[in-house]
Parts: sequence; C-alpha cells; structure tokens
Amino acid sequence: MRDYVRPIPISDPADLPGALPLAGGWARFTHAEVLRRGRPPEIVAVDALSPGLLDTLTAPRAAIGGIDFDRPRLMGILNLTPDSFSDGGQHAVGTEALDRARALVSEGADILDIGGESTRPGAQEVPEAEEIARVRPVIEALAADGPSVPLSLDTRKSGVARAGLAAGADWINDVSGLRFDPALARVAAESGAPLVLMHSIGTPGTMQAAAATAYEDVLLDVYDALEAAVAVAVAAGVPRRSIIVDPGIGFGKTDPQNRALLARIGLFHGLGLPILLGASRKGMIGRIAGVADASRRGPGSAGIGLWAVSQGVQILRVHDMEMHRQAISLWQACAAPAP
Ligand code: HH2
Repeated sequence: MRDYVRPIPISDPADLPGALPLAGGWARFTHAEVLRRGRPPEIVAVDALSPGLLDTLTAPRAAIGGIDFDRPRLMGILNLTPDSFSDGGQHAVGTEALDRARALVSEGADILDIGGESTRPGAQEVPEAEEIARVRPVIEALAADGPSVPLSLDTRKSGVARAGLAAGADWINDVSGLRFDPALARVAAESGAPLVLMHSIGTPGTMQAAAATAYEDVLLDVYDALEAAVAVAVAAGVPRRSIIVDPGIGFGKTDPQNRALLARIGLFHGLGLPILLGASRKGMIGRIAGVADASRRGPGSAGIGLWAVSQGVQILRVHDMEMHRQAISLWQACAAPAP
C-alpha cells in the first residue's frame, strides 16, 4: 500500500533543531504525517524520510515565467464573463477590464488570470469563438499597454489557448487538468507557456452532483489525479518545471471535502511543484461564515489565504487583492520579525 507523506509546516520563529525548509520557502518542518488509505495517520520525524523524498519536499521550487517562490504570490482574477458567480458582468467591457487589471496590479497582483468562460457549478459551456472574442481584445490591450505582469489565460480549450497565447498571454490555467481537451497539453508544450493543472471532476454542469460519491479518500484521490495529470503533461512535452498544481476547491467537492483538502493542502508539496489555491469568494465561505453575497466574502477568503500561506502554498488566486496583500504582508511580518 502506498504511503503519502505530508510535511507538517511550522511558521514559528523558534530555532527548532533539525527543522528543514519546506519547498525552499518561508515555512519549515521537523515532522511529517504519513497517510495511508484506510489507516490512521502516523507522525514521523524528518530523519525517517528517504533522501529522495526529502529533496523533493525541501528543494526551492523553480521560478516560473519570471515569478519566483521565495514569498507568497497573488494571482488577480479578471473575469470577462457575463455570468461569473462573484463578479459576473462587472468587467466584461473593454476599458473597464483594463482599468480593473491595472487596479489589481497596483494593489499587489503578481499575475493576472483572465477568463472568458464561467466554470461555476451549473455553468454552461461557452462556444470557442465566443470565448476567444471575450478574451482576445483584452489580452492584446494588456500585452501592448498593460502592467508588466504575466497574463494567465483561464481556459479548458486548446483553440482558445492558442489564440490567447498569440495575442500575448503568458500562462495557461486549465481547471479541467487536461481532461476537457487533451490537445491543450501540446499547445503548452509547443509554446513553452507555464501550465496550471487544476483538479476537477465531470463538467461544471455535473460536478457537484457527482461529488458525494466521487472519492474513496478525497485528499489522496486528488493527489493521485494531479500526479497523473502532471504525467500526461510531461509526456506531451511540457517541462515539469513549468507546471503548477491546484486541488480545485469547489470543483466537484462538498464542503467537508473542501475542508479535508484545505486542512492537509501541504500534502501536495510532495509533487515537487508550486501549489496554487483558488478559494476566493467561493460558496463554502458563504456557508461557513454566513455571507450570502459573494462580493462580501473577501475577509473569509483572506482567512483561507493565510491558512494556505502557513502551509507553504505559493500562489493564491484572489478577487480582493488589497485585502490579501495586506493580510499576507502582516502575516509575514509577524512570522519573520526583523532581528
Ligand atoms: N476557480 C475558478 C476559476 N478558475 N482556476 C484555478 N486554477 N483554480 C481555481 O480554484 C479556479 C480557477 C472559479 O472562480 P471564478 O473565476 O471567480 O468564477 P467563475 O468560474 O464563475 O468565472
């Protein structure tokens, strides 16, 4: 039976004997939790782990497209959709979208994520030509005259990715983890674009109904699925060092399943790649914190964001940029006080 090893991150300033850096970043670990299907977790000290695994868990993650991971990074969401769950229709018009992009970067965005198809639960697929028509003008304008941060294109479709990259997009963000359109891997390979592989099941239309029965152990199943998606991308020619993984909060997961993933999100450091988390304004925050209006879920989103940073997660995909930038900068100032 396979062992899954989760480093137990520490953000305390104490000089703990034997503590190792987690993914070369701001958190450290002295112990790990060994998880096995159907068995209780076992806690082991780092010296019980194999040298190869320790290398994977401790090595600094390679910089991707000019972004290094010695500090937490923020990806600002720019939805060019009339129907996104939290900000639908607000930024769909050209100049408004550009203003919003500039505001996100001035408030702290390291990367912009541009999307022309809502993937909220129940959303309908957008035809490729329409998705291209939504994203291309904004990408062209941002590439020509926008803030100088990488532009990520949130799409499941190889045709949209190809058009977006030609217009000036830098990264591809695929919420289907290469399940929707396997040709997307070749587009990433040929262009050299960094590729975010997110875990999801089914389609936005079917995923929530499937969640209840989809997993034997949600954490370990999502880990296996992301590992397999990374292998598919690498086999298609995408360099491993340009892949980012994301457990896909809310994509075919119930609230208890989302919480199981968030609680032990550090397990994904075992893949040896940067981790991205997109929990911003999602339904779970509304249900747990009692906030029906998605646009008012910034504080709950930042709460999850700080938890993720404490677990060594490298990139947060967020709507409320200023709130996250402030929260993270103060978290860091407390965790690593000036000498
Ligand atoms: N979530 C959404 C869209 N894209 N990409 C990644 N990598 N991770 C995520 O969690 C993720 C994502 C859904 O959120 P949003 O863009 O705000 O809404 P919508 O899909 O309705 O446009």
